[in-house]
Amino acid sequence: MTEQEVVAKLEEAIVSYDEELATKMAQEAVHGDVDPLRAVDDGLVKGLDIVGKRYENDEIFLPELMMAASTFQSAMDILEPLIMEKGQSRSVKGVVVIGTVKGDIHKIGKDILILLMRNAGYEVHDLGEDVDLFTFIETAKKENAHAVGLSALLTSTLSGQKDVIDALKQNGMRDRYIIMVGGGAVTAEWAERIGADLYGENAQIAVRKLGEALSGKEN
Ligand code: B12
Repeated sequence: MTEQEVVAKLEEAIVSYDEELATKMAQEAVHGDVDPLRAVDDGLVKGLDIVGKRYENDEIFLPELMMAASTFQSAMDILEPLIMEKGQSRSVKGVVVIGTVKGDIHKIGKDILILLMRNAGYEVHDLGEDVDLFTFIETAKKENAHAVGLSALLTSTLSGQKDVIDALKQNGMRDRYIIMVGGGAVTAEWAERIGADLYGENAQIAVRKLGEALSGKEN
């Protein structure tokens, strides 16, 4: 199969909640000459976007959303080792503490970003989902983090990002960390408004901007 066909089938697998097709195509990607990041972005994530729109339009409901997420994970389990294998860097570039903010359990995007950051040579501490602001701050302190990543996919949980930044300011710790924000609900305007250092509309861009921000800090 061509790369194009595999990518299209991965999208189809998510949209039809077909785990068997998803794992089969992920294996095809591993054995064939398919760029695993393309398989994720142009196949799996595109499928999730379609599912998200259908949900928004009341064409499908929560169980379908959950099935799409689990189909995504089954393909990701197979693609992850391949993405890691293609990683270039072995030296630690910096320490990042990341999680999804309080009240929000979305993790797929955060986990892709974690994978790419580890792949690029960062030591990443994943706090998981539904993380309160104290956990972000305490872990950043304990791990001597260079950066703190805050993911939010719900409009109603966006304020959790602001809460962490405000608490850091109140404790005189704001300048210690590069604060990165992202997730479906975040916009560049919001990131600027709450005083984040970096907004990543997708994981690749976030990793690039993090590298730039860290080298800027050293100078
Ligand atoms: C899968 C999914 C779920 C799954 C999540 C499974 C999981 N374990 O993650 C389940 C079924 C559990 C779920 C539940 C809910 N969901 Co939901 N979900 C989605 C869906 C379809 C895909 C999300 C996703 O993973 N996208 C793919 C990833 C790769 O994209 P991403 O997260 O944006 O991440 C990229 C970038 O944003 C960036 N990024 C992400 N995080 C970070 C962090 C940093 C620091 C940086 C720099 C960058 C960055 O990099 C990533 C990779 O490129 C979206 C629709 C959509 N298209 O987004 C709805 C969506 C987010 N969900 C929605 C809703 C409403 C819900 C529920 C409230 C539904 C309900 N009635 O219960 C619950 C909320 C539960 C909760 N408390 O959190 C709405 C949110 C609307 C809003 N704006 O508030 C959406 C937009 C659907 C819709 N169109 O209505 N959901």
